[in-house]
Amino acid sequence: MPDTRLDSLRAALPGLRLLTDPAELEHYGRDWTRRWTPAPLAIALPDSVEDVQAIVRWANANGVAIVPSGGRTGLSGGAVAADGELVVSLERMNKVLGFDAVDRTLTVQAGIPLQLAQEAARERGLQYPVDFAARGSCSIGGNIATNAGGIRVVRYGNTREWIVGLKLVTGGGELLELGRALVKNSSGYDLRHLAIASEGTLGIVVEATLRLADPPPPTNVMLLALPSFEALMRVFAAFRSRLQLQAFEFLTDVALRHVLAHGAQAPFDEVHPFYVVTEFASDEASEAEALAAFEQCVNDGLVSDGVISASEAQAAQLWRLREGITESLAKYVPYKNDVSVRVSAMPAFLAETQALLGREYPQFEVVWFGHIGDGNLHINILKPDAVAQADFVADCERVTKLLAEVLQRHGGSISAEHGIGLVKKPYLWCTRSAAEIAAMRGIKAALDPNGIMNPGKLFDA
Ligand code: 2HG
Ligand code: ZN
Repeated sequence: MPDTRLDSLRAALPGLRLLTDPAELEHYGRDWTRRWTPAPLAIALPDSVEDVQAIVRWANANGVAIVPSGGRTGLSGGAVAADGELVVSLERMNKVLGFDAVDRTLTVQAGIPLQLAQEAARERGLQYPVDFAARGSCSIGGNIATNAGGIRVVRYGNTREWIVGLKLVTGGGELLELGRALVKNSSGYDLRHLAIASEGTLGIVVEATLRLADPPPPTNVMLLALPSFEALMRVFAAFRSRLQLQAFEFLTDVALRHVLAHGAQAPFDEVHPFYVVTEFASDEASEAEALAAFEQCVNDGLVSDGVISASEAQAAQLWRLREGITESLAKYVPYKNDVSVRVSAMPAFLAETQALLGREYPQFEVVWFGHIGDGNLHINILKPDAVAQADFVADCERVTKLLAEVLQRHGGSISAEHGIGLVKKPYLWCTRSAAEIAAMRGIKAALDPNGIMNPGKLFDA
């Protein structure tokens, strides 16, 4: 049955690209979670802020829910459209709009892929330092929607630190210009920071002004082999006390085995239970400090082996061992956890979580990796062939509730950088108090009075 609601959208915006082909609905209706069956009403591909506003006005008038859509590389179901929503994809709004050498800012449309924004900054002699493996596919708008983190947070912080201005089309259809790239602005609520990590529930980010940094120094990448989980945070402390770290990431041997099976090259002849990938400046003083930290860790029995990159190609090879993990696991459609605690709480949290997962998942393969320098762990659970998908998810959800209780005790978060979306919605209570959730609902009601923006994500509609 053709849906006549779209006729009025076509009439209101005759030039709007609107897709309704089943293959397109499927493509734009899902993100990397692959858990929900896509079922959007249609896909709108606006190419101007005015069109986005007109779409939102139409959606309000017709009671149609909107799912804002970037690169759909999200892992929490935040960009899933499984319930007749209109997907508003920003993919055609992907241009650099301006650069200011004095302010050191780059203004972009929200649909620009992260990698293109990074390249635009580099071409202008600066850097946009937020970085992670999905850089080629994810968009700046999506990064803002989840306050994306990644592999440089230990040095540069999350997306939030780098967004000095943004334009938001609210659920009510207003265009808000937030932040205005001012260094100082003490004029009341900073609504920009509400838009960041709002997961498309308040409005659609259409433009962003990014703060740029000095280009990074030439660096070395080091891969360390560790004998035990307990050594991890001590190795981190040893390296951080001597060096300004550009990254400090970890993976287990189980994770490494998947990346190697996916075509990466084995770094050591022997197998070690844990590995760290770290990066630091390649000047003489930093290299000497890194060597001293390495020797100290070896002498203390915290590190059993190590390699250091001697070329950019080798550095890329070492990074592949860490950055290739998600792709190497994709075929299993893993159940993903993206949790964080304060770095100081990490040793106790790690011990308790390891015991919990060992006890609850004796039959499942559990893959640990993540941004250990930020207190952020990724724990992927793989489904054995013999277990049905629905039973697998149900069991993972049972264990996630136990994990949420551990997180609550340690003052942690059920989502460090992927967002809550649909996947972590049942566990928001462990990170946010009832009063906080009530305040978030009030903010949503103020900016999205008819509740049309990504309903059911973050919390129930
Ligand atoms: C990463 O750090 C991403 O590689 C993805 O946040 C994590 O696949 C995951 O669980
Ligand atoms: Zn991550």
